[in-house]
Amino acid sequence: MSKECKNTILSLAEAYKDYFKIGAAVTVNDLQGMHGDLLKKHFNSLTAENAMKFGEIHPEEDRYDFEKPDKMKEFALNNNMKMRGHTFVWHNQTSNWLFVDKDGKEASRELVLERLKQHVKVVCDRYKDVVYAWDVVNEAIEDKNGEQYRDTKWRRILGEDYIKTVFEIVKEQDSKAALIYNDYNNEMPEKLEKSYTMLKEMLEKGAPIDGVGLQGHWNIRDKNLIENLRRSIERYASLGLKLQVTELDVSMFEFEDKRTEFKEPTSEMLALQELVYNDIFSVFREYKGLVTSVTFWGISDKYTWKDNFPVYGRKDWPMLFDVNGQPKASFDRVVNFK
Ligand code: HAH
Repeated sequence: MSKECKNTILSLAEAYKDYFKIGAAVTVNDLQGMHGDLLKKHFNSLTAENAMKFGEIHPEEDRYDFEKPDKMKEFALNNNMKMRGHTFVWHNQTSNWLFVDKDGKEASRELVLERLKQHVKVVCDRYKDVVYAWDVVNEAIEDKNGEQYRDTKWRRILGEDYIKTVFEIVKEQDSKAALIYNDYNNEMPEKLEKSYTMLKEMLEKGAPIDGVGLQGHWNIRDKNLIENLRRSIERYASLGLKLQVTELDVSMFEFEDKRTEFKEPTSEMLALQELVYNDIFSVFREYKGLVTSVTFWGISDKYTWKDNFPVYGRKDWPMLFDVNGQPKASFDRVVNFK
């Protein structure tokens, strides 16, 4: 039976209540108006798109900015939602003061660790009642051939085993939430192997890692996506890890496709997108129990980071709801399953 009755649109979160959480990345403006209504109806998990990144929530050593995350937490609590915490250790959008000592020199390992511990304690104390998963480390694996790890200030200063150390620091402050290693393209064969090796090594050394975040910045033309997705879920699961899809969007453009002439999505694009959404959600459902949440990196096509990445100012249409907040054919595919 179709789950869409008369003109009543089904709720995504409701349709998936026996499978996994359905999340969206938000800005504070999304908590009102059209996006606010969509959030209340279709989602039961929120991620701050930017507001909880180190550089935003802790811009200066003696100053935190809790205004936006507090509003998100209040919205989540009022609407029976949980949150994902994004993110503690990343090479982008991180405050530079963290890596500099009082003499203007590069901070020592001890100083950076002390600052990180303090930061994690403050953020966990404030948000752990609503946060069910933290992206503890984001994007630590190198894309280029040959290299295993991305060369970052974190790694240079904290040393080789920093990923384990960071997970231990977060575990000490929040023993309940799922602690996640998050990355992009980590379902693609090469990066999958590098990530698998890293995670295996860290787990063997005792790092408290609960799961892998597949960011899920995908597109409508990747012929290998479904096969890669299945393989990666099984490979990570073989380490005893859970999976969360943390930043899902299905772009109309492959990464290399820099065309800018489209004012709206073509019917071919929309048809391909429908198929991709159909197929990925059927894989997610197949791995129910292993996949514990699926978060979109946005709410509707009205605004998404893809409008500025990888081509600044080029409109994209990667979401399940169109620019007016109306459900697309892709939405029907995701919500109507047997
Ligand atoms: C993600 N990176 C980040 O995790 C998220 O915090 C940000 O808001 C958007 C996307 C994706 C990414 C990138 O930053 C650089 C190259 C490829 C993909």
